[in-house]
Amino acid sequence: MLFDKNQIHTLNDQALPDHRESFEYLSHRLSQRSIQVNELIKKIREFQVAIPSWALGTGGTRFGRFPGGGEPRSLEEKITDVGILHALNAGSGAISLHIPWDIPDNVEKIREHAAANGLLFDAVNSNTFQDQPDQELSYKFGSLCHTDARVRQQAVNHNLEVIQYGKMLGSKSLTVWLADGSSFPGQMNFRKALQRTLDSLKEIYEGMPADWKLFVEYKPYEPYFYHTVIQDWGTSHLLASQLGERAYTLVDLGHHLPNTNIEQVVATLMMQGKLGGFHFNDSKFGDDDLTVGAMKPYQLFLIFNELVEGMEDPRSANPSPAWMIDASHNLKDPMEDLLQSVEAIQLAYAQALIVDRAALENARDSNDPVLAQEILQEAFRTDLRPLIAEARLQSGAALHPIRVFRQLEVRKTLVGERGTKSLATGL
Ligand code: LRH
Ligand code: MN
Ligand code: MN
Repeated sequence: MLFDKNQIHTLNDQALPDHRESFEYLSHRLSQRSIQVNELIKKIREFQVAIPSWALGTGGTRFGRFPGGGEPRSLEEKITDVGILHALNAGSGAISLHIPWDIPDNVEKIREHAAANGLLFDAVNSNTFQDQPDQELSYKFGSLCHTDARVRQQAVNHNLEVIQYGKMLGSKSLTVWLADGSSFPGQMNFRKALQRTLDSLKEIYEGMPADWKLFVEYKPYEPYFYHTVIQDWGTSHLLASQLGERAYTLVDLGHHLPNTNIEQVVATLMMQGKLGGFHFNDSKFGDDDLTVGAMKPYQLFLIFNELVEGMEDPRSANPSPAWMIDASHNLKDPMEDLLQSVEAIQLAYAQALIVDRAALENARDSNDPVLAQEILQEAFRTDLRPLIAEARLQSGAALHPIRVFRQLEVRKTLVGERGTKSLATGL
């Protein structure tokens, strides 16, 4: 670790009087609403969000990239960075890898390094949206949907290889996102392309260990601009249903056309027991991959409201979804960006937990939209930041992660160690 955990505690001590004052006030107010504050804190402390390995370097756009320095040069350094985040917020105890960007050269060493940082390996991601230098056949015209069976087989084999890496590291799920699609009307036979995709996915599904899950991610457009084979949650759900019990839909918040009611998508998938995982981010226009909660915090809260309601319903057949971030930024320090994202997720979760569900159901039963809105917004407008800080404090992490990140000059140390022009493979 770049710093001694005691340094966090010393900095916490300085911030403690201020925190105590706000937390005691909040605690008192919540108790008056019959909310069990300790229960709430316990749930927040247990809630862990996986960090994408590809978000630790400065992202870019297709027009350019402005690296910030001190970026991880290897998988090991990516794990180090997530370890730092987790030491600061105690809420990011997992990493999601992307193969081949993150091929471990020494599996044992990588496992040990992750364990030493208190990290688990969440879903492994395959990549058939780029051609790799040593690759025989091109994915220019698709991968699992390709017209040429040899390309499809190559893409299936890649996914099977990703599963092997995941197995060695202790992952329990594979996320498949396909760029596959077409940019011009007439270019591709929709029905046949979807059928070929399903057939290829079946081979991958069969190749998974019995305790693994397959997450099928959807996205309406980009990199192709006319048609995408797995364009929406319905198509993903159709594929997951045909594949079998351990196949699920993965919702990436940025993968919807404008104004899609994502919270309804979440509720529908949960009703079917088919919501497998989440890629959190935020966006204004498309798949912007901005910091979670930066644009639409109310929407994020409404999504969590459905998630909590689904998770708390004893009749719900949906397993606990995998929580992952999929954001990357070209302006902010990527680690500060991720700290902000994790906190936004925890806040939305906590706010959803304090919704007076019984009162909300009553308002719904009596068709009272005014009261229903009051109840939801009562929760949304409650400032729960001191509660999240208290959860971190109780877990031995920082009261103010970003402040501590800056006070400890983490980035400066990383630049000193890794230089200003470092970057591992990735987007
Ligand atoms: C595609 C996507 C998918 C990829 C990641 C790099 O837009 O959301 O999850 O794996 O970005
Ligand atoms: Mn994604
Ligand atoms: Mn995306």
